[in-house]
Amino acid sequence: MKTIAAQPFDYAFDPAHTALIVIDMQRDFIEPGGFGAALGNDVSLLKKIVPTVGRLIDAFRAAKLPIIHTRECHKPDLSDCPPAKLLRGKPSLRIGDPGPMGRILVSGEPGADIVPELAAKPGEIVLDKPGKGAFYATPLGDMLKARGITHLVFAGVTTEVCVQTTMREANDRGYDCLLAEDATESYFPEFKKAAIDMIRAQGAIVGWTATVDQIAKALV
Ligand code: TIU
Repeated sequence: MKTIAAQPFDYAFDPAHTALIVIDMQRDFIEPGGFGAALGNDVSLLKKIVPTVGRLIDAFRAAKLPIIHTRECHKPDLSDCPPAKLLRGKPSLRIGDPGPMGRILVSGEPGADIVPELAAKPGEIVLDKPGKGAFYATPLGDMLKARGITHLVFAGVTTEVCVQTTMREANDRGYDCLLAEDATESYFPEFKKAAIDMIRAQGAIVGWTATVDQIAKALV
C-alpha cells in the first residue's frame, strides 16, 4: 500500500488496483466556440489547468497505471440525448448545432475531441458518455471490475458538474475516490471551492482531495 498526503486525511491505495479518470478535457469545454462557451461561460479559466492535468497523466504513465479519458458527447442522430438535455436553457448553440468546431457535443466532431495536449496514448481508454456521470449508460463499471480497480483518482472539468457527478457515482459503487484539486476546474471558482469542500467534508463523505504534486510523489 502507498499513501498520499490528502485531505481530510491520508489516502491509502494499492497502485495495482488504482486508475486515473480524466473527465471531459475536450475542446467543446475548453476552447472558444464550443458547448461551454455556448452556455455563456468564460472558457479561459479551464484552459489554464491543461499543463497540470498533463503532469498528472504523465505521473500515471510513468507508473504504468491505467488511464481512462472520458468525453461527453452524443451520437450524430442524438438518439442518446434526452430532450430535457437538448432543450434545456437558452444556449447560443444547442447540442447537435453546427459551430466553429463542428456539431456541438457530437462524437467524431473536432469539438468533442480531447484537447491535443492531453490526447490519449495507445493503450489508454477513451470512453464516450452521454451524461454528466461516466458510469451512466457506459461500460465503465465493467471495465474497472475486469481490471480489479478499487481506487480512482479524478481530474478534469468541470468540478461541480461532470467530475463531481462521476465521483458520486463511483463512491456509491464502492470505489475510494481522490480528486486532484489543481487538475480540475469550474467556470465558477466559488463552485469549484464548494465542490471540493463538500466532497471531503464529513470524513471524506464522497472522497479525498490532494494536489498533483502530492499524488505524483506517491506514485514514484
Ligand atoms: N456546463 C458544465 O459545467 N459542464 C458540462 O456541461 N459538462 C461537464 O462538466 N463535462
